[in-house]
Amino acid sequence: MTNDPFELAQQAADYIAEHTGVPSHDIALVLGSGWGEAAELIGETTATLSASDIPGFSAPSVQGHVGTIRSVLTTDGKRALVLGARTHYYEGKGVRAVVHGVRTAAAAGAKVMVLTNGCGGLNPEWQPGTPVLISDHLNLTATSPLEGATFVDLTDLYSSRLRDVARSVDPTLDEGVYAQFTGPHYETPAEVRYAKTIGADLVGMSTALEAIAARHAGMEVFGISLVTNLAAGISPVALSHGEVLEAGQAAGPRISKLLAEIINKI
Ligand code: 8IG
Repeated sequence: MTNDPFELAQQAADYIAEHTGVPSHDIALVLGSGWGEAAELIGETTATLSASDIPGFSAPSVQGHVGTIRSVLTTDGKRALVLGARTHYYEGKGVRAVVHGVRTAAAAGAKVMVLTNGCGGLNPEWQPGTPVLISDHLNLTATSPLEGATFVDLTDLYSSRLRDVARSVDPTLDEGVYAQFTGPHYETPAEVRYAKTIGADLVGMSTALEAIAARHAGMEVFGISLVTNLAAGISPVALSHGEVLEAGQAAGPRISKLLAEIINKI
């Protein structure tokens, strides 16, 4: 196997082209916690691949994450590559593994990268089940997917054009700054106060590293979070993964429809 992450992504893209029969995709999506149902509403799934068969991918380890990669023909005729499998940094497989899906999507032709996640909210008005646009991020992982002297501009990383498209679908959508922690533990209340002080509105364990890799690959990035829980200390009750899954399930139909409408307008 190649040691070059971009060559590996090209191999994965070649595998996807061959096994989906779709030579090039237009757009790609990563479906995070709570967003799994969205694929069905985006359009017609024309091929489903098991991530573990594709070069560089491995089976997911988190409940609520699906290990399939789908090719979807959207209702407006776009080819969407839907990555149901996300590798999280906390899995310990390294940053290259975390961004392999994004790099594969770029190599498969995708010009737009849609990153979704479930996260904790710092704004008490965002009850569990609220979708929030990502306007910017704080990368608190102390690492980068880029290696060597790769200086990439991250101004307007989360495309203001695409956020406008989203608001044209739902004008009530709020936006916020997403802070990526490494996890897998949730934050302490002190860490949540710290995050708030430095400008975070959302806390999670994904997305920022992927967004950096997507921008580096020349893609336009759209990020949307589902607040599945109030961040630790904002809510008086303790956090549980069960609560997270429940909020995702309850919000599923609404946010899936929202995402499908956005995809068709991009
Ligand atoms: I879902 O409260 C989900 N993911 N870091 N904090 C962090 N990640 C999360 C949270 C949260 N909820």
